Amino acid sequence: MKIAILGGDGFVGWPTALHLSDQGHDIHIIDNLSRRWIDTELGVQSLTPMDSIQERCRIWHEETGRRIHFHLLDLAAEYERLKAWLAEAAPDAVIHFAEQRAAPYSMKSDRHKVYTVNNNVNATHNLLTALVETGIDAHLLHLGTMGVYGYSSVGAAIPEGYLDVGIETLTGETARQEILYPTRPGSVYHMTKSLDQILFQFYTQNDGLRITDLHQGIVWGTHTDQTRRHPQLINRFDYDGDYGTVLNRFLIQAAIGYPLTVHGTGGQTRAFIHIQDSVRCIELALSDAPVRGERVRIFNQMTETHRVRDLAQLVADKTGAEIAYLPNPRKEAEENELVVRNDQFLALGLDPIRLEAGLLDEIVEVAGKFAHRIDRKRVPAVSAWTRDLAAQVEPDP
Ligand code: USQ
Repeated sequence: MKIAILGGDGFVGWPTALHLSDQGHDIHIIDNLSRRWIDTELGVQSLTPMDSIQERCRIWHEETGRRIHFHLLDLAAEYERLKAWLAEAAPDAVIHFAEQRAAPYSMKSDRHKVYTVNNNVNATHNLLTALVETGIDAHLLHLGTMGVYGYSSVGAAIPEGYLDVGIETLTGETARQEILYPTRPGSVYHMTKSLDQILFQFYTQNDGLRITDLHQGIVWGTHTDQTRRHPQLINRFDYDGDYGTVLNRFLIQAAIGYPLTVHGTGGQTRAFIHIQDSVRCIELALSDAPVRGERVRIFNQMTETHRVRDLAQLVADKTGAEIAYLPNPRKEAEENELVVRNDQFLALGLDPIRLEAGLLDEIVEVAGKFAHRIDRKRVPAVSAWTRDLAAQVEPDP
């Protein structure tokens, strides 16, 4: 297949591009390199040294003989160029990762809120309307988030996107209806992914677009089979307070002797997935495209749930690191239960990689190897959800 990967220079986009290229697909990365600009804005860098996207693609070609094409294009700002590219390239599938993906970054200031909404919502809408206008019947796969549901399963497992509800009619009978699971985003970033869901619903119903929305949990790990093939194919690894995700952060904190930064009681339960499973899920979802006229297909792309303090304890037991319980800069439930259904990926053949202490060795090793690149001042999470919470955040525990 000819596949466009929008946001293919990012943390999940890059390993996905390699994985699908390895399987023989013709890969075109479209990216505005905004993630690299944000590193510059924040004054941080990936723990792992990353080459330019052009250099990464050159190395991949040298290693495998396969080409990955790169196109510098801003989806949210360059609608006409996007439309022209789609019309000419006519991809069979479009994978859409091209959104600002960090909740803390989206809550840093009003400017960051505005940027995240403009970028994410326009990128998605530009893509949808360009697909309609060009008449390209590509399967659109979008990387959404588990965060659209909120993080409480109120005693029943969170279903895959839709909820079957009974509504009492005027005559006292019960009418049944399948509705999108009510959204309860916990940050401006998560809110944009909730808005995306409505855009998808509209364009499938109005124009028959074929869309799969992947509600992904928190990704951990860094390498995939393909990124291991050459040191210059290495994936990015974020550790800073805005972009670093919780388990990867705990691992680098342990590596540099920094207390593990648990927010609040650490009673937050979240859904997780290893990066290798993440790229495998995308491959599986690609192989099972919806037909025209079908409603948006929604998969929960996660393999297990964990409580934040249990993850901290696991890392502490393994490495001897201390745990620091800090005031939580986020507005979120202190404790929650979370049970999630993921039957569809299991039925398609996903064999989940479970979190075990042994699997953490590889990340500990990466963290140790590149520890000299870490700026300790960038480790604390200082982006607070409200002014009141900002007053409690300590810059350095
Ligand atoms: N947390 C800590 N200490 C830290 C960092 C985080 O206790 O040093 C806590 C947070 O307060 C939160 C939980 O860990 O309760 C998860 O935080 P996170 O930064 O690992 O994940 P999150 O902000 O939810 O976002 C990440 C990705 C996002 C993706 C989302 C999936 O950045 O792109 O959509 O995970 S999910 O969480 O399932 O919505």
